[in-house]
Amino acid sequence: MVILDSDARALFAADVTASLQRTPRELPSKYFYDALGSSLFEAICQLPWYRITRAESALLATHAADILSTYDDPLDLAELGCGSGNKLVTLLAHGGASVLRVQLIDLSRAALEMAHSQVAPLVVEVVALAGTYEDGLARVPANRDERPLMMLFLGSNIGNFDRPAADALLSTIRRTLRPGDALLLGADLTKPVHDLLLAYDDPLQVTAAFNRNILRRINDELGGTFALDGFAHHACWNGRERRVEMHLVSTRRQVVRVAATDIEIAFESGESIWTESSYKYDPEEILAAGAAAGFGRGRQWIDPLARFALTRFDV
Ligand code: AVJ
Repeated sequence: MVILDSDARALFAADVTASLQRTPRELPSKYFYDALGSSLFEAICQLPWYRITRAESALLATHAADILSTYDDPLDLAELGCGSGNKLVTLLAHGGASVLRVQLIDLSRAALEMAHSQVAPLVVEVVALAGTYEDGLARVPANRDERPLMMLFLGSNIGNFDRPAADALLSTIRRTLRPGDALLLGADLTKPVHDLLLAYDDPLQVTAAFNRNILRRINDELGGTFALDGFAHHACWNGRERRVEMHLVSTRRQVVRVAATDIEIAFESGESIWTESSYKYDPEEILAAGAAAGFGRGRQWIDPLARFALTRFDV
C-alpha cells in the first residue's frame, strides 16, 4: 500500500488555527475523517434519515453494467474519498467489466485499509493514497497505464465545496483525465427542507457526535481544550446558497486553547463554528457544471424518491 504523507499534523494545526480565527469561525469539514470520524460517518450512512448512501448504492447495483458499458477491454478505476470501499465493491460485483488496477484516495488511513482489504480480492492491483483530493489527483497519472480510467467521485462529496470551488475541482479532475476516460459523479439533489434537516440532525444524534468529533480530534492531536459538552450540534438550511450547514454552537462564554499553535479563543454564548456545508444540486445543474469543466454531455441515473443523481461524464 502506497502512502502519501505531507506533514499532515502541521497542516491540520495551521488550518485549524486560521479557520477558527476567521469571522465567522469555521473548521474545514475534511478534518472530520480520522478513524473515529470515518466510523461515525459509516454509521450515519445506515441511519434511516440519511438516504444518500443507500440511494447511491442501489443506483450503482442496478445500473453498474450500464455505467461501465463501452468498456469492453480492461479498465482502471480511481476513487476520490473511497471511505470503506463499499461502493467500489458494489460496482465491481455488478459491473461485469474487467478492472485491473484501482487507485484509492482517502484522508483516513483506517478507511483506506478497510477499502484496500475489500477491493484487493476483486482486482489485480490496488494502490492506496492517503491524502487530500488534490494530493490524490496529482498522483493518479503517474500510477496509471494506457488503459482507460474511470474516476469515481461519489456520495455527494462534491457537496462540501461551494459552487466555484466545485467547478474548479471538476476542472482539475477533467485535466487529470485523458480521452477515453470518464468521471462518475454522485450528487445529492434539492428536496423538501424537512427531509434535509432530518438527514443532518438525526434523532439518534449520530450526526451530532460526528460533528463534535472534530473538537475531540483537535483536543487529542493538537492539545486543544474544547469542552465537548460546551458546543451544541446545529444544522440549518441556507436556501439562498442551497446548502445544509452544520455548526457547533458554544452553549456558554468560554475560552479554548490549542497548544500546538499556542492560540486562545474566547467564545461568546451562542457563537458558532461553521463546520460543514452540503450543497444540493438540480440534475440539469450537474450536467451544466460538467460541461463547463470541459466534459462532454453526461448520462444520468436518478433516484426520484431519495432525490439523488449519478452522472457519467465522458472525456
Ligand atoms: C460525506 C460529505 C457527503 O455532506 O452529506 C453526513 C457528510 N455530514 N452527515 C454530507 C455528512 C453530515 C456527507 N458527505
